[in-house]
Amino acid sequence: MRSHRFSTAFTRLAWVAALGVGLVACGPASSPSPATVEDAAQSAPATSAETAGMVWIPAGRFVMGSDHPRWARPDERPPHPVQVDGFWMDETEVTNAMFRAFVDDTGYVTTAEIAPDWEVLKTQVPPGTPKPDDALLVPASLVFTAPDRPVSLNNPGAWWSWVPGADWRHPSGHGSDLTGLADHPVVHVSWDDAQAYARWAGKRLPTEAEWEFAARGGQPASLYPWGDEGVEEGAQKTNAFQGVFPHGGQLLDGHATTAPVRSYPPNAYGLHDMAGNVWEWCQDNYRHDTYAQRAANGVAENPQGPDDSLDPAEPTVAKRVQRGGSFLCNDSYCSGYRVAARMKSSPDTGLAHTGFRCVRDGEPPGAMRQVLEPQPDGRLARRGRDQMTPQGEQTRRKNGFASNGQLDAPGSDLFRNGERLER
Ligand SMILES: [Ca+2]
Ligand SMILES: [Ca+2]
Repeated sequence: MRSHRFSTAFTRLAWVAALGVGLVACGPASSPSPATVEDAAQSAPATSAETAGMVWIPAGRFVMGSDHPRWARPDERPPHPVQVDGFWMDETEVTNAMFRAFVDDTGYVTTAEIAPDWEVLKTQVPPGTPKPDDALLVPASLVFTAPDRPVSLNNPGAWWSWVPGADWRHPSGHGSDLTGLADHPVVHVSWDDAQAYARWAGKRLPTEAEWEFAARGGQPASLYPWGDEGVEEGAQKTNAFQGVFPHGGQLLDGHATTAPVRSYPPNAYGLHDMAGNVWEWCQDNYRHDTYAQRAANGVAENPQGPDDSLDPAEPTVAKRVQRGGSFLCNDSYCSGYRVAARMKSSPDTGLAHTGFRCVRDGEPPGAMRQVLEPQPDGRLARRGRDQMTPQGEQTRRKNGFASNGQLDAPGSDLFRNGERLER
């Protein structure tokens, strides 16, 4: 099994630990922003402007997690029934152009642009921990650097480098910039950064349940957003890592790092890159045993994640969930592009393969509106509660609604191993 390789995600904290500082948490309190990000109004129903670039994910019930004999890792077990309300979801990962609009508007400074503060760190590490060299306590982030020879897959430090100056504007560090990358996903963003963007945009991060439900695209029993065909079979379906990870990349998909969003076909809901390209932050705290706890309580309705975090591999580090895999995933290493695959990292970690997308609550497209028409007697009368434009009707059908507003998408039913279960 590969789980042992994948169980230890590499985090900003882990790197600081490698410097001799120990595992520390430098989350929101130590990551100040010079600008206050105001919450945008969460008004409902959402207008077409507010949902531009988003698709409606209809409410449904599904089996979350996996017990796949080959692929499922312990934290994906047991599969359990989950119900989610409908929501809007960004069609793509948040791009550099989108994130730039946020920063230009707010002056927000990301976690990676702030030097680790030793005065803060030393209060969180064991007494006597030596202070790292000042040259290392600088704004920096973790960048993938392919080793020139095979390395142990248990040591992410062999392919991640702490690169001063690396941040969302400088994906490879000093001297790099965003030329030609406007439509690539933003990277080097921490969970805190993603939260700040979401608040500014009037959106929020998806729950882990929403993310998985959306990724399944109405094919609840499938391994991947596109179905069951293997990543390396047939047509190229995602920006992943080809070759022998991490030293033997073959670049068959043409993208050594990020790819422009929409480079690959969307899933059935119209969502691009739910597999691969960059990992995507979710709202939830990560616990390895979330599913085991949840499965004991019947159908989980709109689960928001556990109240606290526990990763047995790093029990002192609180973590948030990430989903979907990245350009560094392949079947020999993480297979993170499976719809059920879970990942986690500390909220102050933003690596070169980590981004996010947002969701928002609201009404479905072509939402039912009361239409009043003048009647012969001069009064206004309701024409029909479910009156919709032909375009609205078409969109709703595309999203799995019958004309009566009821779901007819397969995602509204429970499936296991391809068989429909009783509700
Ligand atoms: Ca690639
Ligand atoms: Ca992705």
